[in-house]
Parts: sequence; C-alpha cells; structure tokens
Amino acid sequence: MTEFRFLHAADIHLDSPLKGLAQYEGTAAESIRTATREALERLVGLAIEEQVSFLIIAGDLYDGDWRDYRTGLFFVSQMGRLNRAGIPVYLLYGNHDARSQITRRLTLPGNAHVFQSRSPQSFEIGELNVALHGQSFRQRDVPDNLALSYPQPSPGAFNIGVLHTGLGGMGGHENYAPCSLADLINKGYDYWALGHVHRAEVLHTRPHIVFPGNLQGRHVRETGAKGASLVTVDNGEITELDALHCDVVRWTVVTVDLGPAAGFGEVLDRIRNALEDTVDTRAGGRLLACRIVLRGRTEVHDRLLTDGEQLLAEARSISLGLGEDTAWVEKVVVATGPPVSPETMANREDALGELLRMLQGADSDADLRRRIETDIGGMIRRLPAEARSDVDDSVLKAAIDGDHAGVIAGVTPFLSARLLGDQD
Ligand SMILES: [Mn+2]
Repeated sequence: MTEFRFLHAADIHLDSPLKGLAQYEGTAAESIRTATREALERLVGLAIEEQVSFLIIAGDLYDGDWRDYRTGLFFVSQMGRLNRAGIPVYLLYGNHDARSQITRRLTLPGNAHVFQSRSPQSFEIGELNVALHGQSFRQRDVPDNLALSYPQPSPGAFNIGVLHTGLGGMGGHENYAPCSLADLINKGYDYWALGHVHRAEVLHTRPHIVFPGNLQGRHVRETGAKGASLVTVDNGEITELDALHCDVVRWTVVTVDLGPAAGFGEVLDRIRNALEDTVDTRAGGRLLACRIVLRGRTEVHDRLLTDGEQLLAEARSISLGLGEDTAWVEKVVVATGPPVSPETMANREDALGELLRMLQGADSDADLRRRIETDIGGMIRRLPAEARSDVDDSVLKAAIDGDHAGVIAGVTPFLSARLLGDQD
C-alpha cells in the first residue's frame, strides 16, 4: 500500500457574524470581520502546498443561511483552487448548515463530494484504497445516534467515518447526533473525522477519533491556535497526526495582576508589558484579539471601576502603539479589589461604613426591594426583547432576572468606589 496524507477540518462557520464588532473601526476590526474567509484560504493553500490526497470538512462549513450568494461563491472559488490542483473534497453538513437551514444553493465543482442527509453514504477512492462513510444533517436538531447506522467497514480498505456529533455532550456544545466513544471505537474504522466541538481534541488513537476544532476562533471563548488536522497514512497505519494552524486572528485572555499598583499610569504600564509579552509568546505572527482581565487589590480599584471608558480607550491605544494589525483589545474586565477588604471597609465608623452595612442587609429590606422592583423593573420591561437576551453584564442580567440581591451585590463596589473617589 502507498503512503498518503489527508486534511481534516470542521466548523469553518464561513462568514459567521462577529458579535459586538460592528461598532469598531480600523484595520483590526476588518481583519476580524473577514477572518473566517481568510482562514479557509489558508486551509486550501496548505492542502495544495502539502500535496494532500483529499480534504474532509466534517460539518458546519456555513454558520447558517447565506445573506446572499457571495458566501457560496467564495466557497466555490476555494473548491475551484483545489479542483485545479486535483484534490477532492468530502463535505458533510452539520447542525448549522443542515439541509433545512440553508435555502440558497449553488452547484459545486466536480471535485466536491457531499454526503447526503437521507441515509449514510460511502465514497471510495480506489487508487488509495480508502473508504469514507458519512451522513449530513437533514435538520438542525438530530437526536439520533447516526454512527450506529453507518455501514460496516470496507474490508481491506482504510476506513474513515465522517460525523458531526456532540458525542456524549461535550462542554458548551449541544448534544446533536449523540454517540459514545465506545460506539466509534467498536465500529472497526481507522479514523473518525468528527466535527461540532470547537476545541481540538484527539479522543482516541488506533482507531483515531479526532475533533480538529474550528478553523478560526470567533470570540473570546474560542482562544488559542485554531486549524485542521493533517493525517499521514502509511501502509494502512496512521504514522503522523499534526495540527496545522489556519487562523488569521488569535483570541486570548490576558490576565494582568496589578498587585499594589499605585497609579493609573502604572496600571497602563503593566497592561503594556503584558500585551507585549502576549504578542511575543501567543500570537504566532497573527493579529491577537485580547480580552484584558485586571486582578489584584489595588489603590486604583475605584478609578478603574468608575473610569471604564477611558481605561478601554487607553488599552486600545496601547495595542495600536504596538504596531498595525498586532493586537486588538476587545474588552477590559475590572476584577480588582480595594486595597482593604470589604469586611474592613464595612467596619469603618463613618458614613461609608454605615452605607456598606446597610447594603449588606439590603436584601432582607422589603421596602428597598419594592423600590428596586418599581424603579428598575419598570425600566427593564420597557427594553426591547433583543436587548434583554444574551446579556454580558452581570448586574444588568441580575436586574433582568429580577434578582434583587444580585443587583445590590453588583452595584455595591461601584457605589463605594464612587463615594471613596469623592473623598479625594
Ligand atoms: Mn455544529
């Protein structure tokens, strides 16, 4: 038997809208906006460069229905590059691009083979002695264990199962087309090309069961290097499994411990140092999209809480100072504390101490709760529905949920920071 290599990608989410980005200007925002397309271009470039025998896409190529034909035309243009290079593609649709989800369609070039959604389907590559088995999703929510109905392995061939699955329910992903690891191991295939879970993971070797992760991180919960798996097969055995990085923008969380930082200027210095360090160690030459988290007990805690807008602008200014398309700051989270603990503060013999003691008991104060419900509750009910869903701010979320204790706990640090700030 011959030696050959193939690429396994999944969860490309082409043209996926990036939440919260529309309000930002500049080249970094533009790079992030086009990142899923550029990552696909890189994948195709690598397939050609590495001279792979074929490419597998294991579902969620598209994020959902196309806004217009441009998304489909872009994909066809990339398939055309592979067609010219003589590289076939085996494409399976998942929950995001299930048959029922995509209303517009384009005919694909002859090198693209799509797994049908009616029942499992097999493709054979005679000259390599490879058999691929798979089934696309018919609709978004597939409750059945698809793997069980996949065909028996083709005797003597290198068998690949292509499957979009939540497996047994992996953290943060809907458990579509559920199955167990044992179902896959026992099938008798050589390689399972999975999709759906966005974090890359090799779940088993011999047989290999692999989530390559998504091709390009789309928000701060998808951090680190992203790409596809390059698999080398020699004489029917997998001899190498490499992660190829295709991401053009890399997401990361930068935690900055402020310790006893005494001034706003010092805070900015520490942010700058941390960003420089992160660009050097984690970016791999790509644009780094960062969420900065400030921690520690610090003198400037009050100012950080009350001057959020300036803090974010300064952090963005620092990132721009590192060079064009080097780093972009998505958000600065202030998770610092005052230099003295809240308990010590509450023991103060002054008006602030009194206020804090009052707030500590506020949740059991029926009168105060009624006033919060009247004032804030009324305001929340006037918010449009879309503003009430998918809320990032914990205090606002507590207010929407009618969690008065959460509102009081959430505003206490801001209130005491304001009061302390006014003393200066
Ligand atoms: Mn999926």
